[in-house]
This record gives sequence, structure tokens and C-alpha cells, in this order.
Amino acid sequence: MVDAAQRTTGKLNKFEKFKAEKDGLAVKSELAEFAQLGWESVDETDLTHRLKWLGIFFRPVTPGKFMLRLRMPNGILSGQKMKVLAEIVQRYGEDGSADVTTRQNLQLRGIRLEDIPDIFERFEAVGLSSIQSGMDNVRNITGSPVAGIDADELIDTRGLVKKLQDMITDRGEGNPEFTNLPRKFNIAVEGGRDNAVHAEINDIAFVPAYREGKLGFNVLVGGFFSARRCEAAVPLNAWVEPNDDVVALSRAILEVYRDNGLRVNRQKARLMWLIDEWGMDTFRAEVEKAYGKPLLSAAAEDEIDWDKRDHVGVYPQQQPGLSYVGFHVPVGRLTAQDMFDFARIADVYGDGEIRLTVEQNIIIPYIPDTRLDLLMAEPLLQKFSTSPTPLVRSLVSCTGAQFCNFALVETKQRALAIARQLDATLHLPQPVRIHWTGCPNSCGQPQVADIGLMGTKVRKDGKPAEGVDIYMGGKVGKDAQLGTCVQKGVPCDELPAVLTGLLTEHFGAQPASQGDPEH
Ligand code: SRM
Ligand code: SF4
Repeated sequence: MVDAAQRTTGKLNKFEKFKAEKDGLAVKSELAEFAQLGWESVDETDLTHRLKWLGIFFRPVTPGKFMLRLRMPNGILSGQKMKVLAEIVQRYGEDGSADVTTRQNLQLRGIRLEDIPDIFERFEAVGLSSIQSGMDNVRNITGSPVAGIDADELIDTRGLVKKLQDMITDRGEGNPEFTNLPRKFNIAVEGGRDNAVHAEINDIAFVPAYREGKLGFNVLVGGFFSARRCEAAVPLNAWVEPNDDVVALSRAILEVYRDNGLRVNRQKARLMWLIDEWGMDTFRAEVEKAYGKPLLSAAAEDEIDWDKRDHVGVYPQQQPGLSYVGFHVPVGRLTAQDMFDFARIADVYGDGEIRLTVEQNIIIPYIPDTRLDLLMAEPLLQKFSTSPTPLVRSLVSCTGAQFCNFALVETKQRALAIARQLDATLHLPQPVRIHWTGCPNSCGQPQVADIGLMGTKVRKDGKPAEGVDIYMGGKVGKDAQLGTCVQKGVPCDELPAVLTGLLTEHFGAQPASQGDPEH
């Protein structure tokens, strides 16, 4: 076991020290004062760190224009909520925009600190929350984006994910029990057959499995990416029923992690490091103690037996006569007008609901089949296609240098430009998933991609230049596995040629001919 004294003595890292001095959530009661003072007068640690407990991110790249990260349990929001978010972003003109994130969530841009009290009032009025969405907290909890509408789903995860979020955030009020974890923490609850959530890269993942004829979840733990180390989640050897046991077991794991996780070296603080240090048997025994009843052993196999779907396009729902439509959102970026448009489409054609995917796309469900033709003729589809070209279709990109100070390269615009260029010059037999990430933190998940591109600095012709390390071999859906680095330091301006080579050699790409229907 880890020496408890090591965690509580003077060797704590600087984050642990400032958390011990003042909990992140404490800034909640100071927001009105901060708004009045202006961001320049806010204490540095409050400004750059503690505000993240409320989802408010100071951006050194654009000082004074904050990012606001929400929580979207299971990636679901109403058109009404989307409209409120659009109104908030709209008032910032050119500076205002939103991104769909790789955790099925939304982040708003251009936000001014003086507006936060008013924004939070608007949030409260419609049931939105940004609480505990950054720093050493449990991040947005993901679930299948077609939960409750997928004809082949096993478990509808919507209620469970909401209950989990309510427990972790005390129904959005902020829950001091879980605001001082050793590090960030990711939870996913998969109810479908295709592992839409990337279960393998979460600190806790629930995946559907039959045990003695009963449907429930096998539990995986410890998956994570960091600059230092990336690991796929491993079995806890536990199975739970799809009810409050999911919440109780998550609570037990969080308590064990909170009270025992390593807090000296921040690079070794994620859950997997504790599991390594203790060994799985000890970890499981400690979790069982916190759970308060015997853990059932895992089912022999899980039910993840499909290739992963991307949900782009039109698909029949489990409800007869209704379809869901998946719109491709290029690299997840939305303007205020786009957000109003999606809210309108959801209201006019669907039942007002909007869903987000970890591929940074949007689904509008509950479209009567009789209304599909009208919907498909909407001008919105010119920007947000339901049948994009193969490389653009599967493109994912993290924020990158435009707003993120960790970034070593610009990502989103470059990713899109290169994908469009290659789609115009190559014919691909099937989509190839290319993920861009601006630095080794891996927010864009290059390790789950067919081709992952991780920003790095290179030298070209004796001068510093932007480049990437290339990852390959990521496999998603059933038998998911992480890709690894296959080539280092490729200058970005050489990427079209290098990617053309990889796509030709490994993915059957051929030069596009004029008669090709895609061109
Ligand atoms: Fe991330 C830090 C953006 C998903 C691993 N991530 C950051 C920060 C907050 C850094 C910062 O303060 O600038 C980035 C904010 C930039 C900005 O202005 O947008 C940032 N991460 C993102 C998002 C927005 C990428 C995107 O474009 O979609 C994703 C937001 C998810 C959400 O809604 O909550 C995002 N980040 C991820 C993921 C993917 C996932 O969860 O599936 C990972 C890898 C998985 C994991 O965490 O195990 C990820 N982000 C990191 C890390 C490395 C964590 C570590 O243990 O070392 C950092 C740096 C850190 O925490 O110290 C980081
Ligand atoms: Fe920023 Fe790096 Fe995360 Fe991209 S991967 S959002 S550059 S921290």
C-alpha cells in the first residue's frame, strides 16, 4: 500500500497545496465580486485554476475572453438550452463561438467574467450547469448518443448518467465530497453494442454484459491518456445491475481514489497509477469495502460486438415511424447562428431534443419519417452535411493553438483544410478516422484513431516549424485497442504527401478520377 504519510506531508505538489489552502468551489460565492473587480484584479490562483471548478477557463491566449465548459450528461440537451447558449455566445460577436468536445459536451468561447453572474442565472433557469467540469473533478459523463432511440440498444443509459452527475455534483450545486480528487476523472456508461463512448479510455467504464441471464454492466477501470503515459482501462472483475448500484459503485471507486490516490507527483496521479501501486486485488478489495457489500465477479464476456458507428446520416429509431439524423459538424465548431439553427431544426422537425457525439457531431432525434424530405432540403445541411466526404466525415480535432496555451500547433483549421484537400485528390473505399491533437495531453484522442496526429515542434531547413508525431493502429468498437506512435516529427507542410502515402498503403486509397461520384 502507498505510505499515507507521503500524501499528507510537505512533499505535495503545488496544485495540492493551493487546493488545501482553499477549495476550488469556494470561488462560487466570490463570483459577483470578481465580476465587479474585473479579471485583472482577481487573485492569480483563483483566476487561472479555481475558476475551473465552475467551468470557467481563463485563456492566456485570449486574456479577458474566457472559455466556459458545460456539463451535458449523456450528451443530451434541449433546443431551449441550445438557444440560451446561442444567445450568450451571440453577444460577443466575432469572439463568440462554441465547440462540441470529445466528451460529448459543449464549450463556449469569448465569455467575459463580468457577465458570469447573469450567465449562471440563465443557466439555472433552464437547468444548465458548468459545475466541476475542469481540474480535479469528474468530467462530463458520456453515454451512447442514441440511448433510448437505438433499435439495437441493450441498456438506456440516460437516467443512470443523470443520476451519476447528480451524485457527483450534488444536483449541480457543487459537491465538496468530490472536488478535491488527486487529478481529473472520466466516467462513461455504454448501453449499446458498439462502444460509442470509447469505454477503454475512461477511469471508470460500464459496458453491457449478461451475467446468469441478467443484463447489467461489467466494470473497467483506469483508462487514461496523459503526456507521460496512456493506458487502456482494465477489468475490475465486477458486474453491477443497471440501477443505483452503478451510482453506488462509482461513489465507492471515487472515495477510494480520493482518499488514496497519489498526490505527490501530478504526472502520476491518475487512477491507474494507484491500481498499479496496489495491484488489482487490493484495489478491488478496498473498493468493495467502500461499496459496503460484496462485489459480484464480472460476466465472462461483454456485449460489445459491433464496429463503432459514427451516427452521421439518417437512421430509423426504435420508435416506429421516427428517425434520427446525424449532422457532421466540421471539427466541432459552431457559431451562434449555427446554434440557433440547430435549436430551430430540433423544434420544428423533432421533439426539441439535441444530442452530441464524442466525434464532435450533432444528432437531431425524433424526426417523423414523413418530415425527412423537408428536413434534408434545409439550407443548414450545406454546412452540416449528413453525407460528408470520407476523411472530413471522421475528422476529430482538439482546440489547438487558437485558444489553448498548451498547444504546439494550430489544429482545427489545418485539420479541416488537409482533410478537404485529400478528399478531393483521393478515392477512399471507406472513411478513415483521423484525429488531431495539439500536444501530448491527447484531448483529441490520437490513440483511438486510424491515423492520429499529435502536435510537436520540428526543425525544417534549419528553422523551427510546426509538425506532428503520427500514431496508427487505434481500433474502436469491439476489441478496442490503442494506437501507437509510428513516425516522429513530420513537418505539417509535408503532411498532405505523407498522409497520401499512408492512406494509399494502409487504407486502399487511389487517386481520385474526374468521374468519381464524390468529386
Ligand atoms: Fe483535455 C487539459 C481541452 C478532452 C486530456 N484539455 C485540457 C485543457 C483544459 C488545457 C487548458 O487549460 O487549456 C484544454 C482546454 C482548451 C480549450 O480552450 O478548449 C482541454 N480536452 C479539451 C477538449 C475541449 C478537446 C476538444 O477539442 O474536444 C475536450 C473537453 C472534454 C470535456 O468536454 O470535458 C478534452 N482531454 C480530453 C480528453 C479526451 C477524453 O476525455 O476522452 C483527454 C484524454 C483522456 C484522459 O483525460 O484520460 C484529455 N486535457 C487532457 C489532459 C491530460 C490529462 C492527464 O492526466 O495528464 C490535460 C492536461 C492536464 O489535465 O493537466 C487536458
Ligand atoms: Fe490543448 Fe493539448 Fe488538449 Fe489540444 S491536446 S486542447 S493543445 S491541452
